[in-house]
Amino acid sequence: MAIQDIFAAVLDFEEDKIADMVQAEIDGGSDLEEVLNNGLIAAMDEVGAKFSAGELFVPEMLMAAQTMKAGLDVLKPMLAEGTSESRGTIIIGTVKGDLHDIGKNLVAMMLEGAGFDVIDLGVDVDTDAFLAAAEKHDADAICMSALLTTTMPAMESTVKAIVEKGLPYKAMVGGAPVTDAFAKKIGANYSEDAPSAVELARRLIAA
Ligand code: B1M
Repeated sequence: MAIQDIFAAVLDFEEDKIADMVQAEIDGGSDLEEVLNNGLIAAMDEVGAKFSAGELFVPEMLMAAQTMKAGLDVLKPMLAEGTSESRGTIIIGTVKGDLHDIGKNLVAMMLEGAGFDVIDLGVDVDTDAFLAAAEKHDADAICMSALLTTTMPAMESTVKAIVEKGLPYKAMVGGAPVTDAFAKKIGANYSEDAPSAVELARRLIAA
């Protein structure tokens, strides 16, 4: 078995086999990040490319996502293994109109692993829900994920509301179509992937 087989299993929607495959790969000594990046995440990129090329469609994209999630569940305890001391509280969610949650879940797991208390609001989260949760949990930051170019403006609405109401929360944004330039334009803080979201949170919340 190799990481390439995990990549192939996601593309073949082998939801019932993937957990054992990922576990076997880790037990065999493979690096967790390699399994994640070169197996599971790379496969989702390939799924996206095939979707763009009209070679597969939404139902297949969903089956691949479910397979990826089953594999990610095996890695979750390892990703979330970390310090027990809280470094701060972060509200996380995928923005209004957007149902993609795999990357957001990954960011949440790694933030938890790094010692942050993470309140995950799920998907399709609007500005009011972000702000209400941040107030309720006395949060340090609001972390927003978007995978669609059409839902990126929802991030700006939340950042605007934070600024207009003079609220103390740091705004973190990310997701495949989001860029540093976009984040700067809307007054938010950008990170490219889950590990860099942890670095960003450390920087912002220590500041
Ligand atoms: Co959708 N989808 N999808 N989809 N989907 C994309 C995003 C797309 C790029 C595919 C394509 O065309 N090539 C395209 C968007 C085009 C665009 O807007 N530019 C697209 C489309 C068009 C759609 C629909 C509109 C399709 C339709 O219905 N016609 C529809 C929209 C539904 C909606 O949301 N309202 C749709 C639906 C779906 C499914 C439901 C079938 C499924 C999602 C299932 C789920 O998430 N539970 C799905 C999937 C699986 C994908 C692709 C194939 C994979 C996404 C993924 O999970 N990647 C995706 C193609 C692609 O991205 N290559 C695609 C793996 C994940 C680990 O990566 O989420 O990028 P990612 O997260 C990364 C970073 O971005 C970052 O960290 C993670 C890595 O460490 N990150 C953050 C994420 N959030 C962060 C927050 C941060 C920091 C970093 O805060 C600080």
